[in-house]
Amino acid sequence: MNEPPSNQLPPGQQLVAENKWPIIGEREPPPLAAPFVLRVNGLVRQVLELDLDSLKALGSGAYRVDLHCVTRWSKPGVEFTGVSLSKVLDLAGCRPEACFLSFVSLSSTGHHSSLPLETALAMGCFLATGVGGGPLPAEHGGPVRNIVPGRYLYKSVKWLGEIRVLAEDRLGTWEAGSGYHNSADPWREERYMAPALDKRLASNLIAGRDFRGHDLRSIEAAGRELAGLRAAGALLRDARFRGANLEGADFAGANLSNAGFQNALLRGARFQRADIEGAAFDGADLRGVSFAGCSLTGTTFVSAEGAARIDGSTQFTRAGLEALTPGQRAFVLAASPQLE
Ligand SMILES: Nc1nc2c(c(=O)[nH]1)N[C@H]1C(S)=C(S)[C@@H](COP(=O)(O)O)O[C@H]1N2
Ligand SMILES: [Mo]
Repeated sequence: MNEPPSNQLPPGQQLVAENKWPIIGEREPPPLAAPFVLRVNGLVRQVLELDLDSLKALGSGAYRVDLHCVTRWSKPGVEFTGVSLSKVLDLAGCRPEACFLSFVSLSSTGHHSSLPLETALAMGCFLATGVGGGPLPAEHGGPVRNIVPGRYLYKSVKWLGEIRVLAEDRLGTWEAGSGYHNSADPWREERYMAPALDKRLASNLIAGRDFRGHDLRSIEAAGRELAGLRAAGALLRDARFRGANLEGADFAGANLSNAGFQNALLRGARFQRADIEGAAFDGADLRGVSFAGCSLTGTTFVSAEGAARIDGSTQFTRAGLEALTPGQRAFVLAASPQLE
């Protein structure tokens, strides 16, 4: 595969501030009851249980990696130290039937993600123990996290505790439960798999303007007449509302991550406590809109395509603004100087 130039961002991504690394997904490290051990098992000749010193004794290396989160922020050139996955697998010895790896977290949910064995080796996966000259902080997956260069960051499991070597794929937690794309290539924008939405149900709900309690991920509602839509608490990740009329719509508490509202009419709409990470509002009319309590990690208000209409009647909270990328924050503050 041709590697894209490293000075370029994958499509739909924007840079985070240089000193920032957002925390996404599980935030709390698991309580480590016993000293750390990494288990390597499944289709191996030798099951391994490596403590931190024996892992590092396999040979620590330096890695420079561009991180790309599916919620549209990128952090290029992060300097890690760690042990290459291939060294660990060489020690365990994969059996000929081995085709997939499942990376399992020590977190209380047992969070996991998977990769084809061949991809993991080709991408140069490694087990990170350090970053920026210090140990890997617990909130970013320390003591040990796998890092998968060249894939969205959801493939990089925090608090790694186990690598299972398998013949068949075992879909990861986000991939199986939330429709995250299993191959996760940011250069191809492999973010989500669109779920099979019942078209009749979707068009009935659009006609009735009531989405409450529904899973409508990736719903196509571009240009639709949806003023006064009731969508509090709805699951609308990756929904397409480009150019729709959504005046006065209620999205309180809805999951709208990566939803597209480009050029939509949203006057007076409510987004309190909604998840709008990675959502796009470029060109949308946002006068009278409330974004109180929303995390704005990866949210876009201005792009080459257009600028949102924001004024003193558009409400933000400080923590939300803090999470914006520098370019987006500067745009919002210029439109609404009283927020400064
Ligand atoms: N154990 C665990 N690992 C995880 C997750 C999680 O929820 N639990 N979330 C994934 C997702 S979706 C992302 S984007 C990255 C976020 O890593 P960060 O918090 O260090 O930025 O971790 C990935 N690894
Ligand atoms: Mo993510």
